[in-house]
Amino acid sequence: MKATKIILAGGFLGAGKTTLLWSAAQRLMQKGLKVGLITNDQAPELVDSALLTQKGLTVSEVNGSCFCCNFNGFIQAAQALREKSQVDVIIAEPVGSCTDLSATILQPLKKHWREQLDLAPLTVLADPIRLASTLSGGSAGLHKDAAYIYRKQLEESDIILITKTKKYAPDYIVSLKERAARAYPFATVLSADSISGKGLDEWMEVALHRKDAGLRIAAVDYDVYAHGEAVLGWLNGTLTLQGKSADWNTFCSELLGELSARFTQASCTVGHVKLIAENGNRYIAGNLTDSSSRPATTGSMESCDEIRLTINARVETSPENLSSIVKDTLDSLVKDKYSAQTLAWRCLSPGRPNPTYRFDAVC
Ligand SMILES: Nc1nc2c(ncn2[C@@H]2O[C@H](COP(=O)(O)OP(=O)(O)O)[C@@H](O)[C@H]2O)c(=O)[nH]1
Ligand SMILES: [Mg+2]
Repeated sequence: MKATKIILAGGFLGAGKTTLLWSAAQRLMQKGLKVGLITNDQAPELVDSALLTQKGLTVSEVNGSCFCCNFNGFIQAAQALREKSQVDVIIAEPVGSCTDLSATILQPLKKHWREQLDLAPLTVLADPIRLASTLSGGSAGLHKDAAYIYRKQLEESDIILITKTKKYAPDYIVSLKERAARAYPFATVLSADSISGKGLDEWMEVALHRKDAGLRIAAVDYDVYAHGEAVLGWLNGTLTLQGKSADWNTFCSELLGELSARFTQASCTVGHVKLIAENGNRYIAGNLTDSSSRPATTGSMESCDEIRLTINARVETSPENLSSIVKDTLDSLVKDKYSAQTLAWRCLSPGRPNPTYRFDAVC
């Protein structure tokens, strides 16, 4: 059996990884290739997995720990996609607050799994606004230690892929690419918009055909890294909601709008808040990527009596405060209009990263 291509598409929370996974998978499938995706989170009940599964893709999930701290879980997921699902290409999305992937994932893969997995260069996705702030010496609207993680992601990249380009003037993206190329001269700097598809073929060409991967290891201070992760409260919750012939499109938009207002009021920086409301194969997905951007939803649903709602929130505050803000917001919308049952509700602050492997030199 020949080696299976594996692409790691990292980057900070909300950078556009899941959207890229979906668009790239679609394009590869149109070329007749079988694609498998691996999602990752610190806890189960993932919006990303539900969304990609709704879109009909083969998804394997590593949860409870990031890829680096559960390398064996990552390998098992990749092996299952390769051997059971017989995919041609695997695209994996690491947790957005994770860095040091070259040392902890790419080098071990190169050393021990070369025969099975044909590793693509490490792609790090970058949201234009957060990248512009970082390039100007700013903190991308984040706590300084979370901003440190963002910089380390860029420093270890083989490819920097600037995302969401259609939202900005072409000249702005050109100058951002030039600035990024000056700041990170070792990386190939590309840009794409996963929704319109512009620039995706160019990225896929490089990701699929370039033979080098994990060309450098960044110097990472694990105390700062651990604190950068710990400033984020993490909440994964799933509920069922009932309401006779309810308009869930409006409910989801109001929920995101209200969450955005409450996080702003409480001065809590949003890493990423996402939700998916599902009824059979119909769904509404919603995103809030920072406190200043407008909440966005995709998909839609005709009025119906019940949904399964999954919420994943990563916000700069304690898990307890995050939980109470989200619970209060839900309660204020549910009131006596709907009934709600909580199926799962996990709040945490990520623990200190403790990678299964860490190479200190490039293989
Ligand atoms: N216009 C536009 N929006 C995007 C693009 N990529 C991601 N987004 C939006 O950015 C938000 C976060 O995207 P997501 O893929 O979930 O980010 P992740 O946290 O890195 O996986 C969602 O609202 C997406 O619709 C893009 O290329 N163009
Ligand atoms: Mg994602």
